[in-house]
Amino acid sequence: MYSSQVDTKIDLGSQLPPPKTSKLEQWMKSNEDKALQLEQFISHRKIIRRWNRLSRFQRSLVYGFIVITVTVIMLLYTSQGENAESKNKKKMEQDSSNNSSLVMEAAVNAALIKKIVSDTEIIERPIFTGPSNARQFAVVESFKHAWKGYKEHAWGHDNLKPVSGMAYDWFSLGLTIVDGLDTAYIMGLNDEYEEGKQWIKTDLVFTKNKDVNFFEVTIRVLGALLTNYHFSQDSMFLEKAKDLGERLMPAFSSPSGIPYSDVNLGTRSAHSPEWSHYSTTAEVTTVQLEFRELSRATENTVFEEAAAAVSDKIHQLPKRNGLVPIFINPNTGTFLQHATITLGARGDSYYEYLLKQWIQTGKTINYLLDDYLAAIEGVKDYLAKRSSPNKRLFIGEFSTGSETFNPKMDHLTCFLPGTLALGHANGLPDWHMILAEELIYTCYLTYAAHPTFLAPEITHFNMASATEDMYTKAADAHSLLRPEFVESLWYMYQITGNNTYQEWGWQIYQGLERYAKVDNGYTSLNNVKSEKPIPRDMMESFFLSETLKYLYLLFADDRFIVDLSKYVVNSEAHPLPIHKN
Ligand code: DMJ
Repeated sequence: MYSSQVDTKIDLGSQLPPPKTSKLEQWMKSNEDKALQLEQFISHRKIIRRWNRLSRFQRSLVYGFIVITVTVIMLLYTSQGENAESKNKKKMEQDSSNNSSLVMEAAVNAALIKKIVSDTEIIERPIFTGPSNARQFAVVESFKHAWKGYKEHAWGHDNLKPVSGMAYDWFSLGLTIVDGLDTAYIMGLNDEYEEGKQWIKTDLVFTKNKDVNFFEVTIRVLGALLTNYHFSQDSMFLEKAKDLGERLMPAFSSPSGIPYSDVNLGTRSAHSPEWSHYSTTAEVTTVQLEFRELSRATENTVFEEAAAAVSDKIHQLPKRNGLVPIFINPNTGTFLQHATITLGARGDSYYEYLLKQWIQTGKTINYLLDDYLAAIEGVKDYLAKRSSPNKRLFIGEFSTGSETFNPKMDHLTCFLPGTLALGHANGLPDWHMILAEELIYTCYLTYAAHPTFLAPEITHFNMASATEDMYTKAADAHSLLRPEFVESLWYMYQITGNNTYQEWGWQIYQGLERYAKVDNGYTSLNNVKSEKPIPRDMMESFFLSETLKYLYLLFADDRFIVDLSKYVVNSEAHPLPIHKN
């Protein structure tokens, strides 16, 4: 299969490393340091010469003055220290009793941070101490701006339309509050966190007679509730998660056990969408982290069993070099054979969750790793190609109907470098990391190619003689301010420590501030190719949940504040604990 493509297989030997700090910058820095040292040395010599010219009496006067001053300072310091200590103590007692400071809460509860989740496993709660540098402070301000606009104009609705100042509902589940809450927690934004938590406690209900998308609600709402439960240990979050999980379970009631795409949470019934008998492959395979965590937290195995059976069933199905078509029939449990194969829309997180489930379960489920390795091999051999003239590596799509390769890449595909790097950090082959480094550079170019420094939804590549490697069609030039590229930057930064990824992230952040920021929040844009893009008037919940969270984590001085050896981060950027099995 794919025989016509074999001659263009990628050569991973010629990868393009990300640029480093220039020699000129290094030279300037070292010369500045030398000049400073010289100045300090000269002024020390002058003081010593003056001291030697003083008489014995003058020197005794100076000694006496120093002794008296030091004694007075010490006395003052001791009494102030006592005052400050007693003030701090009072503040801590106050804070812990009204639960008003996240950072303080973490300190007071230091003894309680370990929760025994089973006889054999101890899971630690993380402690977040807020922003540590100017870039992180800037991202926190962006989050506050987005939250404020949403609060004023769309509180309790799914999304804010920040230009018109209107609300938009998709599932009527207060998506922006629920999805964005753990970002507020991680940033140490106490007021925003408390008001969001209060809304969830009193207003988030799952009883409405309304169809919702099973996958979206699982990754955004169930995932967020479980993360907030894990962070805060507030049982309210777990109760909500359990209620929601039970109402989502009918999705698995198809003849094959492959979930239906739509669920009515109020009537507890599920079905395929009106327009198709099929479910999306990425959707049915991107709920397992959340359902497993729900089982572990509630000690009720039904959720994990239903979701794991889906992975198991898909493992049994025939694939094309480890790659899967993007539609699957929940009645027959088989793939739609002529569907596209892609790591973009509808295919992406199938690959992501193979690796992440393997990590979540302490690397104990071998078939998940086998399927992941086979899939990445398939990506390398059949979907990874080079463009012309500069041989940029990209991941294209394969149309199984016409058996043709399509040189186009969704922005969604830019999750892949992060996932590859995560796999490499967990012992997978070196060439996975080489692929990650090359691909993230291409993703960077999809931003850098435009005056807005923002990437389009889809990028097309030239493979035969051309002047430009990539181009954007008018219909694909919009931006929803998606997270996948900054997500990968964070993985690459945490895993390699290479500051270039932070610099790239800062360039993207500035593009967002310049072109997407409006009075009431941040808006998606119609055309990243234009210096004056028209706003599409929508602030997606993943902008708060993912884009801003990943930027904040990317700019941290301590790159392990969400430590990838302890957490597996779901497809909507909600961190969940890694288990032993
Ligand atoms: C998010 O809702 C999730 O990351 C999902 O898996 C795919 N894409 C959007 C953001 O782009």
